[in-house]
Amino acid sequence: MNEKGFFITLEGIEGVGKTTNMDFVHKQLVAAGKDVILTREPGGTSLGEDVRNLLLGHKHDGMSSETELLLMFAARAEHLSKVIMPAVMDGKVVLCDRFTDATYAYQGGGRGIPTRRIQELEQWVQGGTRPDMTFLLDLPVEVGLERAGKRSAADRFEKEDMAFFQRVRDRYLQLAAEYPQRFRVIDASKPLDDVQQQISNALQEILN
Ligand code: T5A
Repeated sequence: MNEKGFFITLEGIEGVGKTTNMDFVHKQLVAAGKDVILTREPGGTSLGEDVRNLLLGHKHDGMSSETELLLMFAARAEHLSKVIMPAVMDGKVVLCDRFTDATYAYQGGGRGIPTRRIQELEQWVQGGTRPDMTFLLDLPVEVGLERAGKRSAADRFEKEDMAFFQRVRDRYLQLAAEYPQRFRVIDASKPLDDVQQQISNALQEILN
């Protein structure tokens, strides 16, 4: 993205600490004088939050992978046009908990939808819009699921098995290797202070 603002995303499997570290990144950016919008996917708009409930709740257990993929992009189309693009065009920093890398990881890696199908939707919905920087918080699947399990009841994705999340993690790492200029891989298995030091170091690159 080369508009006036900046678009940062946080990614990773369940329980890696995205929500915890959104707050940390937000504070660092604000302290550096940035005007920051915090948002998330699926969600980020009124329509998107309704779609999130459809996707994460159990009312539609067994929904087809294609339906899931299209709902992700439907919510994303609304999010981009109503929140992300206006903020970036206005010179703001958009900090988003998950974005299209999650689609490649979960619907592509996890569910097995072909990459080219996701690329077609990405091109249609986003055109050339991509995050400027992506933090991939990475840790072993067992550790992430244990942390997530302690926190809340399992949503529709958290009911999946270890093999599913291993495929998701593998796809994330593959994306990070493919786009090293955009991704910063953070070892999220470390204590929180250490994780935040790694994030802070990477953030300095853009703040400088
Ligand atoms: N999805 C999303 C798709 O399938 N396709 C898509 O395109 C998109 C956009 C969204 C779901 O939707 C799927 C992926 C997801 O399954 P979500 O709520 O956004 O769900 O994501 P979750 O991963 O479920 O969010 P979680 O809240 O479970 O995980 P977080 O935010 O990564 O973890 P967090 O910060 O809540 O931390 C978990 C626990 O660990 C502790 C925290 O205090 C907390 O208790 N913790 C640490 N403990 C020790 N050491 C550290 N370093 C710690 N960091 C945090």
